[in-house]
Amino acid sequence: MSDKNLPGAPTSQPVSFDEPTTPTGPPAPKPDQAGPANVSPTGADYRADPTTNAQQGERLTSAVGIPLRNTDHSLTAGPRGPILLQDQHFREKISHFDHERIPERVVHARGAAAHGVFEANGAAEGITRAAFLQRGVRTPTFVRFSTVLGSRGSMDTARDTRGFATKFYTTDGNYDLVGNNIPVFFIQDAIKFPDVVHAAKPHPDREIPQAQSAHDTFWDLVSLHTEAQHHTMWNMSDRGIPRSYRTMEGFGIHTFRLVNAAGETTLVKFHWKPKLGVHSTTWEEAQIAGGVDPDFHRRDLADAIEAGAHPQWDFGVQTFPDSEDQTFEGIDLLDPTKIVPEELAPVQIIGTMTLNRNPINYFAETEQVMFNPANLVPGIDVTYDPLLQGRLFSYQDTQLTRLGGPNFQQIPINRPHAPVNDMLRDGFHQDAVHGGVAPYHPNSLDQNNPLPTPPEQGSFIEVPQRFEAVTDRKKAASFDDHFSQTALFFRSLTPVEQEHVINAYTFELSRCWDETIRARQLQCLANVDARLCAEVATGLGLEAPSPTEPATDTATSPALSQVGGQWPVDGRQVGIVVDGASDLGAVSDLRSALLAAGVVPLVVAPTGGRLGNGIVANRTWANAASVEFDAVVLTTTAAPAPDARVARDAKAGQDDRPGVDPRIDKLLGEVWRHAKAIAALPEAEASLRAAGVDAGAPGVTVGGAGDVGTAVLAALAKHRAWERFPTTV
Ligand code: HDE
Repeated sequence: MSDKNLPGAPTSQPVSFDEPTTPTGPPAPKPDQAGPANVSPTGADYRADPTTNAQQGERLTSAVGIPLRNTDHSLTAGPRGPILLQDQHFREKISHFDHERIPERVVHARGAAAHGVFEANGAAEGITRAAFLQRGVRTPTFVRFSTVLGSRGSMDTARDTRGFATKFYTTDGNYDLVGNNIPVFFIQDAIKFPDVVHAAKPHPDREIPQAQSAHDTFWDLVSLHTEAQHHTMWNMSDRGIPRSYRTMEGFGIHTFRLVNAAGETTLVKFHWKPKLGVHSTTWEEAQIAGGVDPDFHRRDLADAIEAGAHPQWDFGVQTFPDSEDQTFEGIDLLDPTKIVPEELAPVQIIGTMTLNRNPINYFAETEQVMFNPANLVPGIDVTYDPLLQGRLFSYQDTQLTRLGGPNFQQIPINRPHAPVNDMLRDGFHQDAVHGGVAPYHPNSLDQNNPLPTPPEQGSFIEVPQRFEAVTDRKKAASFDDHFSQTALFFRSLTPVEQEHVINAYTFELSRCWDETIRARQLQCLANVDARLCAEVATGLGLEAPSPTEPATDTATSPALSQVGGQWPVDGRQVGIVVDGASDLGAVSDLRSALLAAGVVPLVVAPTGGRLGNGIVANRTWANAASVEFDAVVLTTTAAPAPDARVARDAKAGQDDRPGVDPRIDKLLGEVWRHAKAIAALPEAEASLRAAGVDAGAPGVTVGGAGDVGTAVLAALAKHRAWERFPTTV
């Protein structure tokens, strides 16, 4: 982590209104359009890299390369007359603009992505012949994270499932693992997908609410279609409001079939384990972030990568014998609403992925990337999970309208890094100029090219399966249990996590106006856990019903809880509150200690600019938001600014504690409630107390710069001081 990467470094640019007439390379923007020296909030200078310039030459041209003399004025009949139809540059410019948008994804519309590399450790060599899973093989990847329900401009921190889609550009072609951050799904059969999405999306009459499940149609469907209860419980848990894409697990959900060189098969479930641990926001934080920074997760991912804090995930498999009945310990492996607890089938790590490069163009890469669970490479095959089977059709199909025709694989981000020699021809947006006269097989005119590859030379093989079945529209009895794993999840959470689940159900159901829906969902909760049901019922002012399917099991799966443990602190952000009275030497020492640990210190001063010793104010007391800090250090009494012009952002009429500026009072109050680390230099202790922070509470430290730095790093490693609020946060 270097100083250069810190946001907010002030810059000065001479202002001139003269347009340059002699181009120099790389082409300069007009001076009055010049940005700061650093065009990225983290300080990276994109202009130093000419490949990132939108312009590709010195002179402006039309789309067909004709040099243009002017792009600021249309061709008119006299300076005040109408625009002439012959103005080709005008028509081309406006018409292209008119068609700049493509349809957003029908689900997972909002996303952020990054390039990376996957390195296999060889542990899977015995169970798969997939080339990219052999020891030491490094494979480029592109990962897109997403929310499911919101449209492209919605907020990142909505309570929702997150997509975790990975494209591996392997030597055998593209392999797409299109997963989520929740290991189960709402439905067991793909034919229900339009139903669940229609119910979860905004109401069709007013198109509200945006990006959330707290509404009647969602709870109507999931309470009727009770196989959705397990996934819904995960959504209501902290997993529904992740702290960062970097701190999410990923799951392939379905059971897949691996095939080794001898043709032997093993059933597996795929897992991504973040090296930074699994962490979430609190509900209040998620809501604040949705307002003050709707791009919270997108910004976090891009900033971390740009600053060199490259996020990593271990890739692992749970393995199961490919038995006749495809069950494990009584769990139907083809049912995507079930997990196999990690205590029963440990996750074995088979490689590690590092995300190390941000996309340089959102539309070209993040928007135009397409994923498809049917993109499988030799060594990986599907099972007959009825959800997966439907997905094998849907993803290819949806791109036809989203990306405008059948040639979307030719878009640069989708192109495999392996040679392509298909016999697909023509269609909208065909980029290739195919030679030869015989795109058919067999042929004699092109010497029968291209030739199929025999299986022993590495072609993809669908594993042969025997069937003896009667066609019907019904599912297996082994898919019928909808509550026991929902209860297992709830039981496995710590008290503070359970409290969050209770609060989430209570809030969401309180936003359902139809009482029959609330009552029906309470009936589902009664089948999960009596206390959960009773507490939610109390919050709603309804009677708690008795269970219709009482839960009798008492087993837990500790791997389902995300509380406990110590994690790396890379890329975490600490706010350091300063003003003119702060000991700048101590501030400097603290910054250095945090930077050395890979943590981003952000100085929060009454105004922008530089402090006396040259340290840059990264945030002001007015624009700092508690949600962007994982910890806050107070180095001053933060007395209300005496200068009325500086203090004008302080909200008039706010419950003002004596002696503490209301903006800092609010900041500390939120950080305290969100169970984050708080520290103060001795001279600021009284102000901590005045802001309602208990200086003796867990996660709170008062001391010199050195002690505070050590304590903050230790507290960050634990993510939150949940002990501060033994029952509720
Ligand atoms: Fe998707 N899903 N899905 N889904 N899904 C799409 O494909 C679909 C399901 C997932 O960043 C769409 O290209 C059906 C499970 C992710 O581009 C669409 C069913 C899981 C993404 C589609 C499912 C996912 C999508 C929309 C039920 C986790 C975003 C645009 C059978 C394992 C990928 C697109 C990206 C996107 C269909 C269920 C994950 C419409 C029919 C289960 C991460 O094709």
